[in-house]
Amino acid sequence: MKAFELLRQIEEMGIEVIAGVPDSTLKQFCDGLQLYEGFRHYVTANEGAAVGLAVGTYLASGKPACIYMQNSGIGNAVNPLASLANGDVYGIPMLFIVGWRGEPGVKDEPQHVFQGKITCKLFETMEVPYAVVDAATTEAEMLAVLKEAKTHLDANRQFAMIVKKGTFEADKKFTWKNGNVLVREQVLGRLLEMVPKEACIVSTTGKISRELYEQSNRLFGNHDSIFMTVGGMGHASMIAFGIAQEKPEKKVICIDGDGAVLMHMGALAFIASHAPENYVHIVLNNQAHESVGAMPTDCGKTDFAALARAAGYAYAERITDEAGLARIQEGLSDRKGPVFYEIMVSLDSRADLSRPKETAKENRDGFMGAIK
Ligand SMILES: Cc1ncc(C[n+]2csc(CCOP(=O)(O)OP(=O)(O)O)c2C)c(N)n1
Repeated sequence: MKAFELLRQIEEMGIEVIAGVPDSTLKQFCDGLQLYEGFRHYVTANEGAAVGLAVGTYLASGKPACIYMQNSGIGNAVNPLASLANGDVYGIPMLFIVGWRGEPGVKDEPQHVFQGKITCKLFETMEVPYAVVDAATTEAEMLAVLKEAKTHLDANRQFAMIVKKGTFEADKKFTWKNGNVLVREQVLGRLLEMVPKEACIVSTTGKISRELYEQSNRLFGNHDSIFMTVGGMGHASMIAFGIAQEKPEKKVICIDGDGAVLMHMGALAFIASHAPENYVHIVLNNQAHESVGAMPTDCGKTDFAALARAAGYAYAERITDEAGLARIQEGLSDRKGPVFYEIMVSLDSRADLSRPKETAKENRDGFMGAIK
């Protein structure tokens, strides 16, 4: 089914606002959303924030909003959904469109397996009725699903559409450029060359970890000093903080994405307040969720270095070119932390980027052995 067709059907339900966080399973839907003109569309900092926005939309307009997300984001949405939107509290209607990674029986990455297994059960537990759709779902069947959804929304309940891989066809590919010149993968290679030998790295969810994995294997023949935050988007900086506190003699470097920092931005204030001297926070800012299709974050004007400075990091700098990259050497060695570098990067990435070959537990053990 064409994404535009679904969007047209949603518009006909009387929905005017769509908000969410992009997902690779929903890539064609997300591309369609960027080009379709029938909605006010927002990319929120996390999935719970989209629920909040939907609550406000309903309170002010009496119209439900639609929220889209990857199933990894259900956890972020549970709190406002269970404690606020549920019928035992305010009874706020909203339509969820959820990309189903880790569907049982379909091979996927380790971080998606358990979340995929419990996806339907989570909606059952939250008493949100749902329908599963896939590539075989016809337009008429989709219409019937939305008709069912509408009966729930009209009764001030929520409804979820759980979307299997390959459900939507692209209408037109959405592409944009951010004007930045540094290329993320090359920057990661440069950073690895500068990182002191005894330091360790915690890298964020998505292609940043995959590129670091490849670059580290290329340069050093292993990736043991890197902990890849393959799931739990937005939590890499707190994982790095936990390590930094346990290993004060070691430089701990968090390599983050702008979308991930936005997701749980309170970590910046927390890290700055606790001021670990051995902490280096590097954010690769491409103003987008590049790993899942490059949808803009909707917060493209944010100056992360200024934010870190205001939060109280000991040093913060925005870097836009090669000359700036060389200055990071000081932060990785002598500068007292917590230090923060925001590196502006383009939206380029390789189509043939590989994924970790080891199991997650093997990588955990390798990392724990390396930092012992
Ligand atoms: C809670 C949650 N929501 C959504 C996703 C899907 N997801 C994986 S990577 C990613 C984008 C990360 O963006 P950013 O941190 O800016 O890094 P970039 O991909 O741009 O390098 C998203 C949205 C996820 N893994 N977890």
